[in-house]
Amino acid sequence: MQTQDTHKQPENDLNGSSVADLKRDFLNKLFYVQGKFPALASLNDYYMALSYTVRDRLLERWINTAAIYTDSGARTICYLSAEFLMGPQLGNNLINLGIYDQAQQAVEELGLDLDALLEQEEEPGLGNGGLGRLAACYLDSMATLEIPSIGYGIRYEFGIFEQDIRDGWQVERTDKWLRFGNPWEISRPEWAVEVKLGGHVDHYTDEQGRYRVRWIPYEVVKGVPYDNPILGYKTNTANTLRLWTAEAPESFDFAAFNSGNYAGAVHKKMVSENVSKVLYPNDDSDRGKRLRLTQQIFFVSCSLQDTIRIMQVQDLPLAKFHEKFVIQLNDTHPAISIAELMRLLVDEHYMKWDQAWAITQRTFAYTNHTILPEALERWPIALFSSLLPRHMEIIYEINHHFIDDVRMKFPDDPDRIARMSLIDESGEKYVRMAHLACVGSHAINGVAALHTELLQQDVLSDFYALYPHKFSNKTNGVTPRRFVVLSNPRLTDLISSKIGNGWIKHLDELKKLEAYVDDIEFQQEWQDIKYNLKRDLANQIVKDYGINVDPHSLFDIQAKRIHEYKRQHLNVLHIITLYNRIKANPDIDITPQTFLFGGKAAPGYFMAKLIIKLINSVADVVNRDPDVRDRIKVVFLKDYSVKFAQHVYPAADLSEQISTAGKEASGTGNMKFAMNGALTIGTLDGANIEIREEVGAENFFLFGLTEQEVQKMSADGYSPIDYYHTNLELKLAIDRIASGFFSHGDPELFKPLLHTLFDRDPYFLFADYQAYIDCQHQASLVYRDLERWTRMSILNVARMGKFSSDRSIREYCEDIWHIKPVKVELNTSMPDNL
Ligand code: HBZ
Repeated sequence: MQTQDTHKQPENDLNGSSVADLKRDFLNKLFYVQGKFPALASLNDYYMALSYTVRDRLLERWINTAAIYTDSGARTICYLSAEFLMGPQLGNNLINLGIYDQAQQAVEELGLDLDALLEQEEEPGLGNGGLGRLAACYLDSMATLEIPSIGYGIRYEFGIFEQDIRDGWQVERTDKWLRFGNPWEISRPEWAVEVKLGGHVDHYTDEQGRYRVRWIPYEVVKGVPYDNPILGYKTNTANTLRLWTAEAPESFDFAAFNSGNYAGAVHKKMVSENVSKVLYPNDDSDRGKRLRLTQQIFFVSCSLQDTIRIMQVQDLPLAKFHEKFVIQLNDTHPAISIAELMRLLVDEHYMKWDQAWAITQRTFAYTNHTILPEALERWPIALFSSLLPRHMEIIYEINHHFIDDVRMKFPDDPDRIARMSLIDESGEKYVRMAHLACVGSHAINGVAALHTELLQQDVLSDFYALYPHKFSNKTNGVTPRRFVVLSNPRLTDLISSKIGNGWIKHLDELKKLEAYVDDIEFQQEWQDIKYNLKRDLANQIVKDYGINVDPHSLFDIQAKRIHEYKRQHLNVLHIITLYNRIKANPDIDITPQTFLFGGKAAPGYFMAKLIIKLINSVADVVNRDPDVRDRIKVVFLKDYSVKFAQHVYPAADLSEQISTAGKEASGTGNMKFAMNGALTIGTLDGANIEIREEVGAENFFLFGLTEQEVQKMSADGYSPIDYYHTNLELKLAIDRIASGFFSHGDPELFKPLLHTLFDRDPYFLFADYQAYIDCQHQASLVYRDLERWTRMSILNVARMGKFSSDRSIREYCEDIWHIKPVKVELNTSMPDNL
């Protein structure tokens, strides 16, 4: 049984949180909300009943929080993000409310199993990967740190696709996460707003002779907010995640209906509802997709109109907008809000341009998450103007002022102006969203030290030259509540038994674990926990895939989106190399190793899908070959999700963070693995560098080219084929694939992948191959000394304090947002009168 005995019961609870209270309410919900009695109830009914029971306790905090924010007129951070990858809510809410143990006992006394109920939840997969999950971690930390905040995003009807594997290939299925209802959201149709699209713009003079602008749209879409409570850990603060769903303004176009055009009337409704229908499954940009731009303006306009409504409710003048709100742009997906806020202030609230611009710049801050050029968003002017004619005009106007500023600071430098302009005019014309974000914000940040450095020196260097004061680094962090306390209760209990549970809110306190690093008993307990977690995962694997993996073997895991720059195929080259060594010498002494992969490929990204096929093809051969004698096993874990990740991170010995240096902005999986006691094998990329600094070089398996070496090699002319010809093991590994050995004799199957490697190898696999193989070997030797490995594992956890998202959020609050915590007291009684 898993326990969470580090959490004590909260006080001042209107609903009560004793086991008896929870049991009573659970049965009430089952009868009066689900309308079921036990003989008829499904597992889902029980899940819903428990969720509603928990939600009542949450609502109390939510209502009190809203009341205090309203009364105090608190300065608020709005986190605008096209993605929030929240993961399942029930377990997290039980932890944050401090009633996990009581709930477990309550359902047990009713003959149910809490783990089974938790598994029942369909997670809201409203994000692709790191960017969306970061937004979710930040919501958790903002609530825990009692920071007034609102998350604004899109309530996609279909989140990230479900991944199936057929014949080794990825197959996508729609994610119908809402099909059994969502107990955590409350719709607020009374706060619906309208968003205009298309049409044209009139400039005219009104009866009083004033210059006015009127946008006559082609269509209007209604946005209805759904609110989700975001509870802090052991605080009374419950902030809001407000997600917008698109509807037709009227469910029927009665004019069309009455004239007999029923289909036409319904069609319009369908078109509107498409806007929030599906999450785009690419983790780089969806260039030129009209619906994607529509989604962006949709949620941005809804959210900004909502902030203005809040100003009005609180009787605040719009001139103080930037005092009331600061808006963080999670990458450029919401960057259109810079033009939209200008439009709202100038066109709809008649503010003067200069004042509106000053407010806008003081309101926005921009986080960049990538320097891959193909991922920098830009929109063709033709598409942009046809969907957003007024925003196009506003962007031209902003650009006009901006270029004047550049010219003032850098006279006679037309190249610089062309480079920096909000409009790319080098060929077909585009709006450059990152430039808009830089110009319209007072703060710009990268997500790890190296990444920020590269932004300043490379991708955004012109902006850094113009606005050095705007730039800062904010290294990412992750929430230890979800990724340690909830997902690894055994480790949590062991840690808390030694150093108390203060670390859950103050992760730096993990440092105290260093005192136990030589304690043999503690080491033994640490090892036992890891072993048991690996055994649990092994049991799951045998159940799901029929593959036996040995929990004593080294669990080496690479779990993240599939991307060439993340180099899952470098990992595969190592596996093939081990396999070749075994085939050449069946009695070779190697450390038994289990290689686990998980991750989705964008449906249109052929090379990524081919990498999945390669992993599965190699797995098929290696796992069956009797010569291998089970010493190495390879498993591709399908349909990787937040829920699944919570089982995977705790079971890892070795975490693969092997991107080409300079390409991974930060990475956050690297932090989650290390917090659960995995050691990292990694390059000097993203936050790996800082993780290594914290845990100590001796506790980190480092290999590979540095970012500067990669740059230099690129500039000097990199010739991958030379590595192939001079490195025998590399040649053997590649030849195995090329011969069709892993593809039933078909030499064509993996040709596109091999061709890219021979031809350009843009991610330097061949150049890093030998260093990776050597480093893997080193790691496998250290693993044989379990005591040494365990010491390293303990030290990794002890030194992970920096990577709490609480630290990141504190930095945002101090350097960018200038927001202070607001304490929420629980006012336990219901009002006597209204
Ligand atoms: O953001 C990731 C970075 O690759 C990773 O290094 C970083 O740790 C993380 C958080 O800062 N970027 C993404 O996850 N990006 C996307 O998911 C994405 C989604 C839709 C797009 C573009 C990017 O249109």
